[in-house]
Amino acid sequence: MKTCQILGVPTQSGTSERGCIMGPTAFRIAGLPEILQELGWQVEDVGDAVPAAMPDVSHSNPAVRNLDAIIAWTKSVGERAYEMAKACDFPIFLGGDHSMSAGTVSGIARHTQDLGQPQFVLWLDAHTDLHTLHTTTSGNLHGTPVAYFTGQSGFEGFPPPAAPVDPRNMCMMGIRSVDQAEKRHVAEIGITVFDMRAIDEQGIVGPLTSFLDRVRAANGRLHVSLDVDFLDPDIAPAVGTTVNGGATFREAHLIMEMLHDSGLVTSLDLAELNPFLDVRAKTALLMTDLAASLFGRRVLERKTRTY
Ligand code: EXY
Ligand code: MN
Ligand code: MN
Ligand code: MN
Repeated sequence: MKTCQILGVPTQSGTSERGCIMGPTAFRIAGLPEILQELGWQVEDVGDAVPAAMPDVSHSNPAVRNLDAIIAWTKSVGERAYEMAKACDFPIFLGGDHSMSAGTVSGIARHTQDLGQPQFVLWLDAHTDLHTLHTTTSGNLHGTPVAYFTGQSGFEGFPPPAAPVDPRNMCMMGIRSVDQAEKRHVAEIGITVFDMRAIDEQGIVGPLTSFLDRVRAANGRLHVSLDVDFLDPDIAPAVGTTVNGGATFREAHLIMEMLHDSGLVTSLDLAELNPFLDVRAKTALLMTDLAASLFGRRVLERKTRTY
């Protein structure tokens, strides 16, 4: 039986909106562990991460907020993610704001490097989260994890990632809010971006298939990071950074179903759920349903297509 470990990562220091600390609890109440068990996985909930000791740090950019806490979380979550990747087939991380992914992806990529395989990342988000400590103007460090785990400079005080992810092995989908500094950076470092315009024009199947083909051809391991704000705010209001024009219910499910059929996904973040902003738990339940689709839930039994 395939094994999965679930870790809560209740970060909220990366955002100015409070409530993400309740995210892991909402996923548990929505029944995510039990649903994965019903889908045939051996599931172990390993509880919630706690931050390492906070360092005494400051930064030349006065906008930067909660740097000490984010460094402390990145250290501890990076270690937990590395240990989970060694211990089970599929680690799942329940956020927590998206600063969690500085730790989750760097820990996962360290294990993938041990295996001698390349790490790929699918980033499903309205935002590129590609600021550094120097370029952020909001100072909210949930806007920075991609720059951190791809090994960009500008992260003084952080542990250097043991195995930086090659930006050319990253694909972003759903993007529709990018700051000027991020625009320059994303083009320079070679991330593949399918923004909402591209999805409107090309749909999901072509772009995602081309990325999955690359992962397979490279014998890569694929981490998926799903930010609630990837989804349209009408169906997923429980996030502090809503942006109109997001992915629909069916687009999101199709992505998850294709990811399942590919057999390539080896770890998952569910990020930015803020239950304090939810409406009768509909966002928590939708995110849980999307995870279930990624783990193989389908409406009808039918022959699996290989993407
Ligand atoms: N780019 C904006 C900023 O830096 O403040 C918004 C970042 C939002 C990050 C969210 C979670 O994806
Ligand atoms: Mn994000
Ligand atoms: Mn976002
Ligand atoms: Mn910004």
